Amino acid sequence: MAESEDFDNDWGMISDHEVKAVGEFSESLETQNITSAIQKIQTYFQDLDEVLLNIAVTGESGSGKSSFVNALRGLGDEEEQSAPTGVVETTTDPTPYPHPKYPNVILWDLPGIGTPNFKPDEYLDKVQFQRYDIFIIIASDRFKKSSVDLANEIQGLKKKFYFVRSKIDDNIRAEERKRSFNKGQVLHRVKEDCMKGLVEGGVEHPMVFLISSHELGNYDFNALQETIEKELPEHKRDMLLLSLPNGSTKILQKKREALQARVWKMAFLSAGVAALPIPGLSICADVGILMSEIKKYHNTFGLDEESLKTLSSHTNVPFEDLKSCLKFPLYEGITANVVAKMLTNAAGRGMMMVAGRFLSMLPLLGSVPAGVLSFCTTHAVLKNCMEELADDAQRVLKRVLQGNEV
Ligand SMILES: Nc1nc2c(ncn2[C@@H]2O[C@H](COP(=O)(O)OP(=O)(O)OP(=O)(O)O)[C@@H](O)[C@H]2O)c(=O)[nH]1
Ligand SMILES: [Mg+2]
Repeated sequence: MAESEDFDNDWGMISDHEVKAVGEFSESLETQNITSAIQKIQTYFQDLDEVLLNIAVTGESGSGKSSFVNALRGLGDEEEQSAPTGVVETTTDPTPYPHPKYPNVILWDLPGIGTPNFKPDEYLDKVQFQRYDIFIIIASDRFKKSSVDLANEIQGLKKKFYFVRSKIDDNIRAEERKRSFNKGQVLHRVKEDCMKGLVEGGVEHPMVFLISSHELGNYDFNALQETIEKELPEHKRDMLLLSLPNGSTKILQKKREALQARVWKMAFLSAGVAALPIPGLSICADVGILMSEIKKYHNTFGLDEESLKTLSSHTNVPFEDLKSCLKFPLYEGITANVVAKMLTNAAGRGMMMVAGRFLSMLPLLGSVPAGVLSFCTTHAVLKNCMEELADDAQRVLKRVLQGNEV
């Protein structure tokens, strides 16, 4: 988008996902009033800013723990902020690696397990197990007894754990040379072999996710994300999803949906505040608030300059090529003037009709004209920016998947 005037015609369309989110919310509104509904949304945003999501990554030495931590943070292994990786043992203390854009998502690179006298209880005490929301146990071969013992101990402490079999890209490459190569069969065989190791060790219904930290968008990464998602509270689930690298179309689509829900929460807040001013809160289509919100979408989709440069350095796709995928300005181009123009543009476009569908679901709010206007403009501007950024992210992903020879 070169100018704010270039909004698409369908910028105000409401997705089914949003209708569902509002529907669920309006049910709770029936038993509450607007003020408590606003407070509920505010608490959600506060939790996103304040609550920590601590993910422990553990497993045998050399299994790929540090590489997995880097991949989840959208980094290669050689960036300045990356966890050190290598073929010799490198990690001896739990080391926190906050996500570069979502610093309250913290990946912990734990020391390796599996030494001959491994004692899971002592290990978990030493790494301060209480700190973590979930544990990811990695193996680059079969899961051995130490992994099972650790999982049992974690379970006893009422914490969640997930088994990840790493370096699956290596297995595929090795098998590809054979004439009888069948990718599905190789994956199945590796998974079965891991399951066998776990069952023999005493895990009842093991689930194993096959992952390559060098190709996070492939194999079982989506399944792992979806499994973890089911077991986290709403705000931690959203934090995790929004912080993930854009490795696949599916993740991008889920981010888009999560942000659609966020857009209308922001619009509802702005409307509620316009309708019933609440001391200490002024969000009514405020340019500053919109700018910082748009920046969050840039961060979520990895479309700020820094993220694109990092992506370029570990994919070897030139930065200029990635930049040429963008139609929406880099965050640096989103000035107060540009946002103000977007707002004027939205207000002048008869957005009432579009928002009417929302407001009919939230009749309490619809009865206050100032709230309606604030809702419409905030919703229209944020939704449009978010959708355009999501489309840009999709183009960047496509370009990265094409690789370096275009
Ligand atoms: N092909 C491939 N190599 C990987 C993958 N994950 C890790 N590696 C390589 O495996 C080696 C060990 O990886 P690390 O991430 O350092 O392993 P670690 O578990 O942190 O090792 P310690 O800290 O020593 O316990 C490195 O050379 C990585 O590049 C993967 O998914 N695919
Ligand atoms: Mg390591």
